[in-house]
Amino acid sequence: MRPNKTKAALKDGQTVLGCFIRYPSASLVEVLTYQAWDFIVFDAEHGTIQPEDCENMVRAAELQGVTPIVRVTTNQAPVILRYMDSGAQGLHVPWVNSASEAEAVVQSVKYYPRGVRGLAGVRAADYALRGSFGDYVHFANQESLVVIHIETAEAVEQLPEIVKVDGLDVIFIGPTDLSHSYGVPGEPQHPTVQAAIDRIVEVVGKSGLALGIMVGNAQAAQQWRERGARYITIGFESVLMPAAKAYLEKARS
Ligand code: 3PY
Ligand code: MG
Repeated sequence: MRPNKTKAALKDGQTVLGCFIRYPSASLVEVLTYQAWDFIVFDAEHGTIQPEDCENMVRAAELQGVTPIVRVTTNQAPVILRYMDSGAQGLHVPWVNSASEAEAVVQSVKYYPRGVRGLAGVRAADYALRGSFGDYVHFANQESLVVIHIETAEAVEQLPEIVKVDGLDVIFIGPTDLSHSYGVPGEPQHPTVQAAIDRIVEVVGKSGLALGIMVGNAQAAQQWRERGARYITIGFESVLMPAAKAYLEKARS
């Protein structure tokens, strides 16, 4: 496992920019790393990425020193373990609705003394071929980035307790699932959802944790920077489609 440049930048008060991809392609990751992304999130929740794909995608991200992060399907220790064992330097966990669920995330990601992550000579541990296991455990606990999604009404209510859990790094807003949870599916701009998002911004702002968000374009990224978000992501499609559209319009004109 390598030093986590994205975590270091966040600790230093900087803003980091990442791209979400849902396709199981190490080649796509490799191509993306030729732009200056701080990190790439491999989306195994809303994509078809399996642990073996994730491992190859992590290798590709490491080639240019971009931080590899994975969004897992669910908050379960055996699932989190298989993705983290690939060498991913951080993870997103969706649907974290209470302090006890946030505590379970940290327990799954961290080794002794903070957590109970299963220990073995996997890729994350350089196959136990370099240094001591003890050093690896300490390093992995220090470097792993923990991002939890707040994306239900219940989670918003529980957020003041959730942010107190030791070991969290980023609280990530999930506007789409929030719209669903508040009964206006697909309408993240609805005033009820926006009020919930305002509340998340307020609670996270006082907590010392970084605020994370998914945006649709650069203008929204700038607006979110002004609102205090420091961990900003965009979907691969949101980057690709405007560029393809602009090219086709101009080439045909
Ligand atoms: C959501 O909007 O629900 C998300 O999970 C964003 O990544
Ligand atoms: Mg979501």
